[in-house]
Amino acid sequence: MAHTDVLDLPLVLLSNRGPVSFGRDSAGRTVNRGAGGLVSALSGLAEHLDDAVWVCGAATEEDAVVAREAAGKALHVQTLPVPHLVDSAFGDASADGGSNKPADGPSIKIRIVETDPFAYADFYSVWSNPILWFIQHGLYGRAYSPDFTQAEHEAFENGYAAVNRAYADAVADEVRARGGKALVLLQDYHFYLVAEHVRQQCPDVVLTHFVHIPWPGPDEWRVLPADIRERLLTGLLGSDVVGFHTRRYARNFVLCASELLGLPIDLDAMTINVGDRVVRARYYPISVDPAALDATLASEDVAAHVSMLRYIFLGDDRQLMLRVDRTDPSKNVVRGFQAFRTLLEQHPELVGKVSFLALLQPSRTDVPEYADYIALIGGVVAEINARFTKDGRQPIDLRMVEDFALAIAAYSICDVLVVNAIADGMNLVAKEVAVVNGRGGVLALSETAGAHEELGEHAVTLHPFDLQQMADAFYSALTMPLEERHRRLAAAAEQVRTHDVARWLSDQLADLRRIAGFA
Ligand code: ADQ
Repeated sequence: MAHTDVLDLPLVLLSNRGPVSFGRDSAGRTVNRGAGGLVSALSGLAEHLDDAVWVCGAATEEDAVVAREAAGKALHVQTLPVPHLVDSAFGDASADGGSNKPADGPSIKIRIVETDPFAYADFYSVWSNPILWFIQHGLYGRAYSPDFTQAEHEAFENGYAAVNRAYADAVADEVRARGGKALVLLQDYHFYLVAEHVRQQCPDVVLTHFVHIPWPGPDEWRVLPADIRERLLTGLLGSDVVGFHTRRYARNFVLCASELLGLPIDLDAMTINVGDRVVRARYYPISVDPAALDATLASEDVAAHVSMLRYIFLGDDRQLMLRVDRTDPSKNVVRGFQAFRTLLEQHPELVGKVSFLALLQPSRTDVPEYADYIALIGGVVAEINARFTKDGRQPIDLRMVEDFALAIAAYSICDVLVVNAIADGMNLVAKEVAVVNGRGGVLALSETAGAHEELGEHAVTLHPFDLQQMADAFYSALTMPLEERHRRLAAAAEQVRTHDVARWLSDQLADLRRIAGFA
């Protein structure tokens, strides 16, 4: 078939977590669809196309069983009627990379890659998290950097590199099954070596690798052993486009190619010359799906949470500060509470009037740095609550939960949303609040979160290490005139609604269309 558009090409997606994961209950195998804008946007694209396959890892034990049953082949999974509900799954008898979708409803074809558990542990819990995540979020300094012993070098070879090769082989296999030409969309920091492997095997692919986390400048990357950082960069340069959330990250990437690999670059055009190929660094700010958020906000579940939260936290001129995060050291939860402590010390009239609700989703608890961080959070909260509880009201309500309906309810009625990340690729929490808040909620937003590039002018800016500045910023947010609060919130909401996740995707496709010569 003659291709007249990039979307005529077959699509091969790759991410560590796939669009669905399998489980088991008394009735047998269950399928849970992943939440979030990224999964919805890419699932929407995959469902829309005739021939798409999503390569991903095994997130659950049942995923691994499914992967073994499929024996390296792809299978169809029905994805509707309602996201997050349990559907049925069945193997694709032909499993030939063709498009024989089941008749009864939309489906996604997935291919789960199962790797050796020891290799996966080195890939995920040694190299992806914490090493790459920590470097890219500026969590290592010169004095507190990882030691790269033989063990870390071996974990890179036998873990990160080996797992990347296995995923790349699966992607290349799917591309070859489609005639060797496909649109390939790779996601995130787990897979920096994949693009190069895929390009070697399938030189005709049109390939974007999207990096969801910050990309720091060359000096920060010098923490990594020279051979490893060169391999990671070279791996990514197998792409046609390397995508980031912000212009700053894209620029940093181009500078890395120049300073760490010595490649010719054009910083104005944001291009890198790799032999006879040109690699482009581009930025596409990820966003949320406003219609899905509006629908969740209108649900009975959320309404019940709103009544409960209002009863606990509001009324009598009381105000609610909120944070919603994974318990990740990059989110800077401890310093956020320390700044709140400074606020209460310096403005005692706020004690008993302002509550700080923190909905924290325990994250990566098998990584020691993350487990330690949860203990630190608990310690600072206990100290502040012991000191400032008044009339039976604790200033901080810390809930270790993952509950999206509760989060949406809290977003809708908070007075101040705190995002004080040390670094954050984008931060979708800020965008979710902008869409659903109905109370003139003020965004208190770290200058180092990607979202600050778009929303900073409507927010109160936080400096993630300056506790006094953060306390002052919290105070100015809490005392801001209501009219100004509503004006800023409306401007932030307008920005997010006109730059939603569908646009994140369509802007990438438009660039690929040009690059592949279809426009
Ligand atoms: P994350 O680091 O996970 O994502 P973020 O963008 O804020 O950060 O997304 C978190 C999502 O999880 C939001 O949808 C939020 O509502 C939800 N969530 C967090 N805590 C929750 C809780 N306790 N209960 C319920 N829901 C909770 C990475 C990058 C980001 C980038 C995204 C997308 O680190 O910078 O924005 O990918 O590219």
